[in-house]
Amino acid sequence: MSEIELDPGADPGRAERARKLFSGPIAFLKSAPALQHLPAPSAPEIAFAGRSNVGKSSLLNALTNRNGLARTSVTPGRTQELNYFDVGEPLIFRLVDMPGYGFAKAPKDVVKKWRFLINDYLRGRAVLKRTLVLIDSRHGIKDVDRDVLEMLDTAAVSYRIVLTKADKIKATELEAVQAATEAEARKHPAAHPQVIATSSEKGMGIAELRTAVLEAVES
Ligand SMILES: Nc1nc2c(ncn2[C@@H]2O[C@H](COP(=O)(O)OP(=O)(O)OP(=O)(O)O)[C@@H](O)[C@H]2O)c(=O)[nH]1
Ligand SMILES: [Mg+2]
Repeated sequence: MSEIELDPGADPGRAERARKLFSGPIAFLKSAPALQHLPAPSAPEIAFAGRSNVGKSSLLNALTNRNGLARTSVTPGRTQELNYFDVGEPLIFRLVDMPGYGFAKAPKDVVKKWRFLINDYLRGRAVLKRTLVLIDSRHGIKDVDRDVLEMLDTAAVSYRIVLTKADKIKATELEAVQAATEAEARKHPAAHPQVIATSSEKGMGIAELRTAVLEAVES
């Protein structure tokens, strides 16, 4: 047996590969308003889930360093379909921007339609490698988020909690919310135990999240 212990999870080249991949070719593929419009399951998928307005589309833009690739808005309810983006040429994986959940102001039937679309996609998509569940740093995990976390646990869909809008609170508050969120994540069987704090506005945590996405794709 070797004297040197290697961490099997560590891959020193991954961060650089992730950086290159996210600065290379990335293109909008299609919008799917219902499951029958999903593309053929020919590549791994990474999905962005979270409450309306939490910053899903902004995070996708920050990761890909392309403003306006995914449409964002100050008004909740901007993203209304599953929006697919191809990463790499040839294709390596796909990013899937989703509508938000927990948007009380939208008409009831619309909220219901989005909820079914999100739940059916998350539970049934075999090529879904990991879901990023976004939580606003200012608010922490809410009951509506817990419902989604439990659904993902039950469906055994691997996910990672990502705090957004970290620029909006003080560093000490961020540390506290990150610790509390990680404590809760550790209780969920399908959750990654580490929580990444990000700011799409300031670029915080973006390089780390790119590496985490590639790690999920390659796992
Ligand atoms: N300060 C700050 N604002 C952010 C950040 N990320 C997103 N926002 C703002 O939050 C608002 C909502 O962002 P979106 O990315 O559209 O949110 P979403 O989760 O995609 O929203 P829906 O598609 O409606 O579900 C926009 O006004 C963004 O500019 C961030 O890191 N910092
Ligand atoms: Mg959006």
